[in-house]
Amino acid sequence: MNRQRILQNGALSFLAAGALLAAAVPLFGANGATGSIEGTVSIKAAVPRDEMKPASATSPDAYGDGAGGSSGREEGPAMNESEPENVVVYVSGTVQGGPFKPPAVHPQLVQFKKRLSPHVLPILVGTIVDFPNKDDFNHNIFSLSSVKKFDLGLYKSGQSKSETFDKPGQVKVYCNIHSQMRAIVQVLENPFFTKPAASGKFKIDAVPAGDYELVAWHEKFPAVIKKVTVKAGDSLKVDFSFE
Ligand SMILES: [Cu+2]
Repeated sequence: MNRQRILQNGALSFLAAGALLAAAVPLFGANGATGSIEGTVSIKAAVPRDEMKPASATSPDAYGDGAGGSSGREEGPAMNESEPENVVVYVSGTVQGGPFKPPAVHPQLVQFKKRLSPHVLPILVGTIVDFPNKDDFNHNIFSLSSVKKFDLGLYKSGQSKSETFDKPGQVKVYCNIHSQMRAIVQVLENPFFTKPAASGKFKIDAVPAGDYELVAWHEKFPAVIKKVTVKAGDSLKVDFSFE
């Protein structure tokens, strides 16, 4: 009975008429047809840790003078950069429907316990990132990356400064005082990106139908790239593994 009534609905009877998934396309509008991409990222290889060691008086790095490095070693949890949350899964290149608007609410790179978090921040090109200092002491955040060179200067607890990331690419962010403070801003050309959950699971919604290169990026590995076809109304399953 119920089924009978549902079939009287125009859209559903259209589907029932034997049309395949393609029938769903007109429901989204010819230019607004989207699908989703989901899967799991696993990190099977050991992640080299050398780059993340805090600098000390005996082993200063290129971005800090080592001051505060030894005390930094005693504070805060050790960074585990092998976690899937430090991976970015993104659709590479141009996607129809753009240009896409950066979010009105600014993502943050927070200075807290002599850490910058999140360690990896993917954003859409044009996005403004806020850099609040939530420690009780000063920090001086900067980057020497060619994609975005900047220096926020020294500022104290409770203050925040902002920076606009207007070119796509990778921006490594540091603190001039605490060389163990490091983050990477991934500036991406379209908003179809995500970071996996701790379980490795990820999902990217509302991707316009089309052929793409889907990239899984982790700072310590070569990027893993897969050719994918997103179909309207469909959920594509793609798994990545860093080995
Ligand atoms: Cu600092």
